[in-house]
Amino acid sequence: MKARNVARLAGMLIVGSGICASAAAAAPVESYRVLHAYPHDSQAFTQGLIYLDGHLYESTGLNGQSSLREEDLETGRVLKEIDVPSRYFAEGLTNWGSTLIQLTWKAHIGFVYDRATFKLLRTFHYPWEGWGLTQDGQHLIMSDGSETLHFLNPNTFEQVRSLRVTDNGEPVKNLNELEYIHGQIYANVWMTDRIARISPQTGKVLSWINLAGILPSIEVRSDGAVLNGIAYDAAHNRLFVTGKLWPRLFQIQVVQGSGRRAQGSE
Ligand SMILES: [Ca+2]
Repeated sequence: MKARNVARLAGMLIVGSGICASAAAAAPVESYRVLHAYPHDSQAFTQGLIYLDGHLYESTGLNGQSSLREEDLETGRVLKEIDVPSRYFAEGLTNWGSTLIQLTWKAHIGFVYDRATFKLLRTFHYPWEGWGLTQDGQHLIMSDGSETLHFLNPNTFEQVRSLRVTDNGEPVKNLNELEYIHGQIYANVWMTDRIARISPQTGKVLSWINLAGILPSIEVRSDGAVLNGIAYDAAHNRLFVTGKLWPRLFQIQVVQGSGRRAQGSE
């Protein structure tokens, strides 16, 4: 009995120390305010979204429906589009120099296009699944569906380093669409209403943006029609979000200090 009690006590201490060590690191939850709602093609299975110099670019997924597009923000109208061959399921999208770079899901191949003409310039390979893509001015940053982000040399596409993303000491898996904004990596977490704001240095989640309810449930077409799409207009400090098959794209403002209400709404 005595030995068992000691063991039980030791277990409690271990559990207790774990709680003490990690409790202070739990990231706060922020809420949002919708500033504008724009039309978005409800047939677009959004996998990548960027806003650059007044242009909105989108990568859409699904085999046979994958594309690279430029769209008019105000109307949602597709201004320019190329189809991705049906054997590929297109994924994340970012810009580098005068190019646009698009990932594919399981084919381990990426495409580099001329941004002005959408002409395919080259391809490259990577060993992981391709999910989200962004860049920090030095490296491409890609997600692969796990808790790991890969930093790639934008010219050779070789991995420079990797980053494990955690919150409260726990891995944050299913990192999907990405956007690098003011020194933080914003990442959709697949099949949730949440965006993680991640430190590129430590991998820790600095805060969560809870977007629950941003698209009225009556407009959610299927279980797969989830939040996925973050773009930032650096020139005008505008943050855009949308989702797969969502009929709307929103400009939002992150509202701090609303975590308790936002958490409770899940
Ligand atoms: Ca993005």
